[in-house]
Amino acid sequence: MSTRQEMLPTRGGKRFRAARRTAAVVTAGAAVAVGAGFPLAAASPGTPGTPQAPSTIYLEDFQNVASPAPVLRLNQYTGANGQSYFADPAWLSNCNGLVTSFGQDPNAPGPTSMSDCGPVTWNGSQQIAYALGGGSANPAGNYAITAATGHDGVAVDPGAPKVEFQTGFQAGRNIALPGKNRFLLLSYDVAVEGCQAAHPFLYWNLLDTAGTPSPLGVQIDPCGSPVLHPVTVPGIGTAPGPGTIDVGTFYAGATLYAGDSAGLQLVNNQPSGGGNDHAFDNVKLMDATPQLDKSFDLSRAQPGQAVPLTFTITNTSELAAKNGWSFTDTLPLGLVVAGAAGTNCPSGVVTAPNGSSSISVTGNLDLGMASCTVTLNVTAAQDGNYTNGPGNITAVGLNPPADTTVQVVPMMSWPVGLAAAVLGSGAWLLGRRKEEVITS
Ligand SMILES: [Ca+2]
Ligand SMILES: [Ca+2]
Repeated sequence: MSTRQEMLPTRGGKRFRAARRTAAVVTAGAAVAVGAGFPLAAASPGTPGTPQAPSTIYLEDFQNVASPAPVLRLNQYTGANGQSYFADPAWLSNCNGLVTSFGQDPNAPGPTSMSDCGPVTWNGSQQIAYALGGGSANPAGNYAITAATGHDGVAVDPGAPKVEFQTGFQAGRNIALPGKNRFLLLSYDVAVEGCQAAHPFLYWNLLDTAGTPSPLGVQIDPCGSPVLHPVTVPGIGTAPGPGTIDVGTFYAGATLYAGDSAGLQLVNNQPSGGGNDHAFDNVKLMDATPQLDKSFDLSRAQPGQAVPLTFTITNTSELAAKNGWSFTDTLPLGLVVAGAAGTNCPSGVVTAPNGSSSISVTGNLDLGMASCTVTLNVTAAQDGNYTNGPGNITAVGLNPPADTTVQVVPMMSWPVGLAAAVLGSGAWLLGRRKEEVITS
């Protein structure tokens, strides 16, 4: 542990605003600069090409606080859903890991209570919690996890990499997911100050039931990010005001995750306590799995006729990259591939041999991409109704499609107008001749 004079509590009225902005750090798959929170919605088939919102799996807003006193540490807090949390000791000591609000006692931590924080840094922590409540009806009542890496104006190095936030990871306590092989996306609100000194370096891991981490997105540096906006905060206790603190919503992922439950772990890779002053709130894990739709482009065809079949892979509305999805469509008995397939999906590979009943596809959706398609022709030698539905699909990282049906019948059985319409203007004579046959 090293100590040095903390920068922030000694600066003036605008002291909270980042004094120096660095280059944007928003990168593909890590921090998608889109608007704040997604509406709750579940993806469903039927809107190929039109992204639907990702669905929320888990949300922690740190508001499940029974009383403003005593001030809790993260590991003493239980979420409204019963979720417990912990962190490395460095992030549960000094003015770190506090469940903080502006509305709490400005003198709360003192010699007899939380003596490793102290009012100078505590009051600054209250302001940063207020900033994260900016825009709400009661920002003073907003609780957030604050991390000032210091106490009473003195910086304390946490070391790195250290876990700053973690859900319980034992089997049965992980967050239940809608299923296996989902694309997971996380958003969280971050307030940051002291960006003239050391920056927080934040990254997320998903934890399996054994506690083994796998990356969810990549490391971000919130300082200087274009998603930040200043929020005016009032003074409190030893902390003067009004000043401004920068706040933004950041994203991690999307990542294709094999398991059906996951823990969440936030790691800070900044070892310094000089700066590294931040807080976070509204940790939201989302299912951002793309939707697979499929459609026969003819509802009716003759035996042996080529019927176009289109698969559409539609991203969710945040349009994060979705890399590594795959599916296999086992065509209904009697329906086979007729000709070569095409796709505009990035890194798309289609395995669908001519005459085969199996269509296998792997591919990606790039950052910002709403959808991509796979097209090929199929055909049936025999009459029948051929329904291709979710039961024909095995998919990884895709929501299943709805049914699509093609009716294969000889031309003689078609309604006259439909036959003519399908054959098109160049076949009018043929259509009319059949009409004469049928009606004579
Ligand atoms: Ca909150
Ligand atoms: Ca600090």
